[in-house]
Amino acid sequence: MDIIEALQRRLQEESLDAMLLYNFESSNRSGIAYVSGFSGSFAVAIVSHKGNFLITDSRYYTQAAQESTFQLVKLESGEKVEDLAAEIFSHHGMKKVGFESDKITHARFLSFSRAAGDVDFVESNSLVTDLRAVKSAEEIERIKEAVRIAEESLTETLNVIKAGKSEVEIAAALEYEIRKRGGIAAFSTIVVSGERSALVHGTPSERKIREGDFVLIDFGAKYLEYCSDITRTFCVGSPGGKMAEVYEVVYRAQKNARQSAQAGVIGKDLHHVAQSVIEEAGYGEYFGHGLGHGLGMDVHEAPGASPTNDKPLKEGNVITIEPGIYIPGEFGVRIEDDVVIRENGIEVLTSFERELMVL
Ligand SMILES: [Mn+2]
Repeated sequence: MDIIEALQRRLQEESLDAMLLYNFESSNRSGIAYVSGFSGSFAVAIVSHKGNFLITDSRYYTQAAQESTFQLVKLESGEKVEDLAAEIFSHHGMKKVGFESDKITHARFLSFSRAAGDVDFVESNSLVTDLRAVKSAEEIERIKEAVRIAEESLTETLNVIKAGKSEVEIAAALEYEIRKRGGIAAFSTIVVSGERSALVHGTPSERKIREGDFVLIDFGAKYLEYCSDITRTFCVGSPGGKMAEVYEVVYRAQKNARQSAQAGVIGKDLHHVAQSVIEEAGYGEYFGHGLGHGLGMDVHEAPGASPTNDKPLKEGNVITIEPGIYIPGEFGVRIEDDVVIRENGIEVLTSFERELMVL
């Protein structure tokens, strides 16, 4: 079943006449791209049984016609997108319209409400989100390609990860390798070293790598709209103190979580598999984030393998598994893989070495 059919079925179940999707300067680019195929930075999409419409401005008339089968509605200069949407609602008798309150500003919502005075807007945040969480075979192929580009790029960058190189230099080299392979960085590459590796989402700095440092690299490639997200922690020279021990704990937590993941497992229970390994080793206070998150057109999407997800994971979900231990002022370790949830386990998409690599 294609995405539009599935969405239209959901509209029927929810007794909605239409669904309104909104993307202002890339605020919800992936949502519109997923539903309509249009990948530009600005559009309003309306999905209904009466037809599917895409409103965008003159920057995108040609591109929208190429990328999407939706009926193009041209927003001319001086016109308001809310007025064009209201015309579509009224022309087709759409009275009850779903919208995503988590994807639109309050001001813009009020503006749509004023323009379409007799439309009853219904908060419908899960419709598209739930569809996106379960990946088709084609989507998984694209994520695999994004993983392949990322892993090849990381392999190529290994010879830059050495004493004397700065975090910024390593990040730049890695992103260049991704570019050369036709991808783009899925998000701003994280390279943090030494005591900075304890900064969970630190920004690369001019700090130069020293012998005995951990170098934590969290990055991804985006290819044909789909993302990979991988973290590896390397040691430049021999690991000192408790570095190897901590790495081993994270490695075991990550492995146990991978072995426990399958359809039907509750998101937070999977998190607790990794958390309990880290707690039993005495590092519980140093693992503060969720074990993983959904991955697709966005780097972070549903479902989460986190303490806040009470729902079971489903066949076809793609999630990350990424426990970590971060000791402030000392060092941090994280290992992150991308996996597909299957009925009896997982399909691991990432294959880069997980054991501690000493460079
Ligand atoms: Mn991640």
